[in-house]
Amino acid sequence: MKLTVIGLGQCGSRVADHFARLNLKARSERKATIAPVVLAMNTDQADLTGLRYIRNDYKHRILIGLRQTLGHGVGKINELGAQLAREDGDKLMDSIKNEPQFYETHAFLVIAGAGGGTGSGALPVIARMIKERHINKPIYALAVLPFEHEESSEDRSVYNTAICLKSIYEIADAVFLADNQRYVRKDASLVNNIEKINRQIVEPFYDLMCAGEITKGKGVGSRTVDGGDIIASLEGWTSFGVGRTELPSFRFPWEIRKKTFREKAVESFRGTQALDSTLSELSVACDPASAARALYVIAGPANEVNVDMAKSVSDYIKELAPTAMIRGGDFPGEKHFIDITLMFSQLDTVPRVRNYYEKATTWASEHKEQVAEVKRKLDILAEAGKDLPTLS
Ligand SMILES: Nc1nc2c(ncn2[C@@H]2O[C@H](COP(=O)(O)OP(=O)(O)OP(=O)(O)O)[C@@H](O)[C@H]2O)c(=O)[nH]1
Ligand SMILES: [Mg+2]
Repeated sequence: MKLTVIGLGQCGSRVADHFARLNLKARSERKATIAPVVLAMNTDQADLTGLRYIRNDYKHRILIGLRQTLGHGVGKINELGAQLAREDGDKLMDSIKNEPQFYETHAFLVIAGAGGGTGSGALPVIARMIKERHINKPIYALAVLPFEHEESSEDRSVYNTAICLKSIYEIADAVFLADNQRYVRKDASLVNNIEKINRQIVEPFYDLMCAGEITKGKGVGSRTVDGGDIIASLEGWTSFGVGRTELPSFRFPWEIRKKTFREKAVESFRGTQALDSTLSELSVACDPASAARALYVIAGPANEVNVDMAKSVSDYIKELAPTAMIRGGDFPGEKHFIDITLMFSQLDTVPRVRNYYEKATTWASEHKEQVAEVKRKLDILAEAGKDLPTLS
């Protein structure tokens, strides 16, 4: 599957930058193109300059709201982020239209940190603009949830997250949730290593997107997952992850050819072992039983990934998500590993989301004045410019 990827704000742009990296990796390792169009939009000039893989010109790194923010961001005021995206979003729409490879892409992925200002506010606005202009392509959002320490020290980030999630859920075809705190829970040093978290956030998309793009030769799995499967498997709140199990590094040739029934059992066990690790890597805590759809890709050397393994993996997923419609396939991935990518979609309950909604409702009722004040300031700004002509 090929995506048009758009990063908004600091977090969104940096995660999008990693999709640009994955695209280069896919091209060199697998001769597949998975993200031919990657764009970033921000109110912060320094952040845009710091990106590494997204093309370094004004059509790919789009600065908005320069007049209002002087290139320094919106300081967590997501109403302002939304307003600037509304005013300057056409720049992004033009860039999309002018990308020759845009027409090859199957869907959009729009990314932002839900707790910030620019990305959080721009996410639903940009998603709606895209939806109105490109009705034939699904639009997916990837919302990054704040760290616990941000939630406890900055109420505003909880409020922003709730507003952003509620708004984007109504517009996007599916919303991937990536909880920053989940990545830290497993490895506390990651708080200071956002770069590593970003790598982990994008990793589960790699095999999944490659799977349908490699259509010839050795790289083709026995049952492939293509763009159509992915689109049919994604809706609403979505949790995702990838986990792996290592294969024994050396085996005699006769060990590979002749397998005892015991070895055969171990082999399919490896699939469920990888799946266990995937489950612990899911991007947001969820109850799989509440998923209406599930999608998986098993990647590994062709002589290891077989029908038995596929069956044991899909049986396991069926146990976890008994009412879900499950789609899956395999893909000859790396030599020494079995990697299982998994997405639980159309989740009807996500405790984190509910928690944001509840906390933000309380916050808004306790800070009515603050909320009104922001609105008042925005109105003053709009009023000040109302007699100026615009160029579009
Ligand atoms: N995973 C990850 N989270 C990030 C990154 N940068 C910021 N965040 C998180 O995103 C939220 C803040 O959003 P930002 O993207 O920094 O804000 P912004 O959209 O640039 O908006 P303003 O700076 O307020 O104009 C916080 O919850 C951060 O923890 C990143 O590169 N990766
Ligand atoms: Mg910023």
